[in-house]
Amino acid sequence: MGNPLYDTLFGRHADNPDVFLHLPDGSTVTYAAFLRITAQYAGALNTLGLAAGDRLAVQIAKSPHALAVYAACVQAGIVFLPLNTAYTPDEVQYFIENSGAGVVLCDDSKHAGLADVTHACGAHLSTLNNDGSGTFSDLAAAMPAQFETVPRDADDLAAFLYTSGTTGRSKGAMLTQANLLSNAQTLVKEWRFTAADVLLHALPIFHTHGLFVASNTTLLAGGSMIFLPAFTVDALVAHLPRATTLMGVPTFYTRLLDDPRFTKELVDHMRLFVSGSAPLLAETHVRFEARTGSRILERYGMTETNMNTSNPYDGERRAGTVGFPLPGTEVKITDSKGRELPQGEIGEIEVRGPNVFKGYWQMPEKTAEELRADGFFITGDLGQIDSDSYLHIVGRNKDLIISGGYNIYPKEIELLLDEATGVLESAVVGVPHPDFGETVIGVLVAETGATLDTDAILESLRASLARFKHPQRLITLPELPRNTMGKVQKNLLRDQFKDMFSAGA
Ligand code: MLC
Ligand code: AMP
Repeated sequence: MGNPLYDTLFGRHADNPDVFLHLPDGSTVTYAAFLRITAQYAGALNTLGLAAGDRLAVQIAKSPHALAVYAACVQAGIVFLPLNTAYTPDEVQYFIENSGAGVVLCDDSKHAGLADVTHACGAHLSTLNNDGSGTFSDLAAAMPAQFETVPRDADDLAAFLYTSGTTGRSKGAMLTQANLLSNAQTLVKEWRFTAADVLLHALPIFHTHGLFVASNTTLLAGGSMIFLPAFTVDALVAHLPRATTLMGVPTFYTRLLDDPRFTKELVDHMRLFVSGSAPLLAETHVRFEARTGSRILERYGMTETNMNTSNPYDGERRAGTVGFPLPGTEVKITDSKGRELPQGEIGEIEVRGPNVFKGYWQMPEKTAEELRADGFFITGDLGQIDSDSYLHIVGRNKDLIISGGYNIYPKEIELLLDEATGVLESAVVGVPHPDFGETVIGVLVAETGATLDTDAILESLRASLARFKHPQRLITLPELPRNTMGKVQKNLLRDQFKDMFSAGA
């Protein structure tokens, strides 16, 4: 029966002597070497007791070794569950409990923090560092460099990526082999990836963008990646001359444009710049073209669906739009009752296709709320299709902040702020930010007679909440604006504080 995802992305490269990864120190990893490590990791995961369908949670720094863990999971049929390295042990505990992960891999630096958490969940904790050392690598070193690939069906699960909800806790989006493979196949064609491509990879590999969009596309095309541990302008300026393509969130592009070393000469040879995960301001699109002569290709996706739409490779890449549905993916705009709206009207974006996930892990009610019986997924994004069929994202029907490409759900922060000493209630909103696109602020109302110590309140978030979710400012108001139904009018707060981070504010 084979293992479609493994066979197509990885297995066929087992004897490929070509370079897969270029590392910042000048060294390289060939496809064949990468797949030998993959096989050893797959063997080690089996030895730790994981079998097909079991979950592996990983919270490790980006490195070739971290990417090989993903490949090993695919080869062994294990469900890969990557976690943001910024999450605190409190946050990680929920993911282990909810997914039932039997094994957790972390860096040495996180071992002390996660030991109690994994013990409490009955999971095994092992370490893998970005230099390839750790207890997991010791185990893997004793494994053969070949592993018998575990047969999988296209509909079997390949990965869980957790995504938060407007109420309640995070939901594990179940992604199948077919979801990932079909999207990679579509993107290779649409974006013309070939074995000659060198992708400059500066995104994290715990989210859809860096893990699936960038890596799967390169693997399928047989190209290579300049694999950077993280984004910095200096590193991009140094490595752009050897690359052919770049994928980034809008913050990558605004930071590059703010640096005088980012010139037309530096990128004249580049064939493609892709942006996504957050809205790219039309102004950035225009500035980019004026500086480089190239137009950024903006596309639209999400954890549950991989990529849905893209501006065209040939043809006009239109600023402020996310282009057309990808081949095989349908997009429609609907009203609150799910009825399709005529072209030009604003409504909820719904998508259907082989890219759309299977549902939320052990949450049938949440799945039923967002995934219709006919296969359309209700994205929570608001959009409009223009007369030339380009999709515009005009807002969100979900209470979500996207900061530098990371999703932040206000409810999670409000619950913690409401518990802080002296706080009667709170509202968390996103406001425009020149670097991150949007950033988080918290508006607090004090209990009668209480004086709020906002520094102490911010400090109290440290243990429970990843740093990137912390409000950049806390503001105290006598009361929150409410409508006649008693609902907090967050739009008024967003409007009141919209200039808080603008230049000169
Ligand atoms: C870092 N920090 C952030 C932040 N990133 N704060 C808010 N929002 C962010 N995105 C904070 C850190 O906590 C730290 O705080 C300080 O900023 C500096 O940290 P850093 O690690 O040096 O940050 P930096 O390298 O500058 O990171 C910025 C960034 C990074 C934009 C390069 O956030 C990034 O790589 N974002 C990409 C996210 C991504 O891949 N999204 C794809 C999701 S998939 P302090 O106070 O401690 O100094 C998806 C689907 C789709 O959405 O369509 O693709
Ligand atoms: P995530 O849940 O992290 O996968 O984030 C998905 C969300 O990011 C989508 O629902 C959109 O709100 C947003 N998003 C992704 N790409 C774009 C884009 N090009 N423009 C605007 N928003 C985007």
